[in-house]
Amino acid sequence: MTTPRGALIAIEGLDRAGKSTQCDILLNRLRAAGIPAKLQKFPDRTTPIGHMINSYLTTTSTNLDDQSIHLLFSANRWESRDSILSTLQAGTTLLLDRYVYSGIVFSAAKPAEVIPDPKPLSISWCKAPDVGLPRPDIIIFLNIGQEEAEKRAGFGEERYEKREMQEKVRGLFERLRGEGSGSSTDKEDWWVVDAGGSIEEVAGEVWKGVEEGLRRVREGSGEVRSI
Ligand code: ADP
Ligand code: FDM
Ligand code: MG
Repeated sequence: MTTPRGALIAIEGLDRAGKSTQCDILLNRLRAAGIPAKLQKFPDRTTPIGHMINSYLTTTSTNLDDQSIHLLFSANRWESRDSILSTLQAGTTLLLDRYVYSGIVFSAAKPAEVIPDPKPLSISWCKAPDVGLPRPDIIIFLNIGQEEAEKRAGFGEERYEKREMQEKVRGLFERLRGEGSGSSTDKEDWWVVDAGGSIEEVAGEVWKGVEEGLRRVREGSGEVRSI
């Protein structure tokens, strides 16, 4: 008998929604339940492309136009494609701390800085480079109000950690969840969790999303779908 494949579970949300906290809890909980699991964070800052992304996010001296950095974030996912698929095929469930969806909304939320083309990047342009990547079985979206997020540890120094940007990101995530475009953003992929409760309360709700993701894999064809 072949090993059933693992589930691909993306955790998304605004900065400080609790994604990394919940990913750590989930990883332990899955393993404690006897489900082999791994965690991968995007951007993956450990690769050569990841070094460029890190330098862009953490220094003002690295200047890249909005299109180039968008494509680097996407390339940083493409370079993990084979390992994502082989992890799943080996029967290991893979948690992603951010994925394609952060990629789309953060780029589309950027204020247009490039002259002489001052238009923001469109959602459809931002989606295109990720088409063909492995599609999550479920996207768990940690939903938190700006006010609650601001009560948590403050912004760091990174490029996108600005209130105005976060507000645009919030609106674009909502749009993405509602679109059900027939490709990467089908509505049924999204599992929205109120992330404003205690860490334990949120973990309980997140776990329900994971159970749903695992169920979808059990009842599915075994194929990993593509975005
Ligand atoms: P993200 O990865 O989404 O940016 P983190 O998991 O790093 O968020 O959490 C941001 C901060 O908020 C951390 O200091 C973390 O300890 C705290 N935190 C996370 N979840 C909660 C929660 N449910 N209630 C209160 N504080 C939280
Ligand atoms: N981010 C993250 C993007 O702009 N595009 C992407 O494709 C991804 C995965 O990078 F501001 C942004 C979101 C955030 C920053 O993320 C770094 P972490 O989770 O803080 O490392
Ligand atoms: Mg985090």
